[in-house]
Amino acid sequence: MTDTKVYLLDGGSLVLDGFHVFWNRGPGGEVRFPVYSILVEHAEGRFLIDTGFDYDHVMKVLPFEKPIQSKEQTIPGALGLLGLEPKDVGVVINSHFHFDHCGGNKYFPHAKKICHKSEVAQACNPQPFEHLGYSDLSFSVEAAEARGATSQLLAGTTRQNSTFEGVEGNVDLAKGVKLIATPGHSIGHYSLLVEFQTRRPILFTIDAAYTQKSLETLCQAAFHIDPVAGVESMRLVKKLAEDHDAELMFSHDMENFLAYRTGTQFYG
Ligand code: 5PN
Ligand code: ZN
Ligand code: ZN
Repeated sequence: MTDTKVYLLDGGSLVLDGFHVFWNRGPGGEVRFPVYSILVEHAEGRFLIDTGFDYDHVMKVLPFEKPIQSKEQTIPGALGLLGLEPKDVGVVINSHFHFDHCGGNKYFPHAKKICHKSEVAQACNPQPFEHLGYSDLSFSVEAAEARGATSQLLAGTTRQNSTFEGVEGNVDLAKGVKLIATPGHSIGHYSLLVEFQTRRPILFTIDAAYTQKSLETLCQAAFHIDPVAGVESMRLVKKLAEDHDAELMFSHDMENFLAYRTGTQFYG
């Protein structure tokens, strides 16, 4: 029985204004924040949660977010640091389909894909204020066709190999690896709870709380479909962390991220 291990794949960084990171609270000014994906090595399989941003997409559509991404911070590059290739990943799960979480999906045509059952439809037909968030449609032929963005699709992406299994509610991906439904930031947003054999669980908030301060102040990002649900999801994340004595890890918190293990260092 192999022990569960979690690797964080450093995906580079982006910039937002402080009033977008901390909605209606700020302070304003440029905030550079990390983007990363989560690789779970488990006896039942190898699971990748999220795939970061695509540098060319951000430069084309959101250059004001000033992307920084080295070759080793691309998905193939970050997996390469571990001696892995995209084909070695059997299951890809997207917490949601904002561009900074699905930009590398195109490298996984072979993988089984899982997301909340409402997220693909939302990417196909977003609210007007969600268009920029759901702007990288390379993860899905269905979404790219629905949005007139088929030029984003990588050769080899087909309707078949970019189809998702839609799930809802809390979902056990494997023993001790659980998706926690945390809607609000997006319609079908998921956080992730991972239990280990020999250490405390880790609760990845993903975008339910960009930073530690976000959760402490119940201040969500300015991007959301339902801000009241977003506050409820933050309260749930806090309670689950307490109940499970879990270490909290935040999606876009540079100060905390600098102390996280990345590359060949792992949790487990
Ligand atoms: C990093 C970032 N930038 C813009 C948006 C957006 O419009 O919805 C989500 C989002 C982001 O996560
Ligand atoms: Zn998001
Ligand atoms: Zn994000």
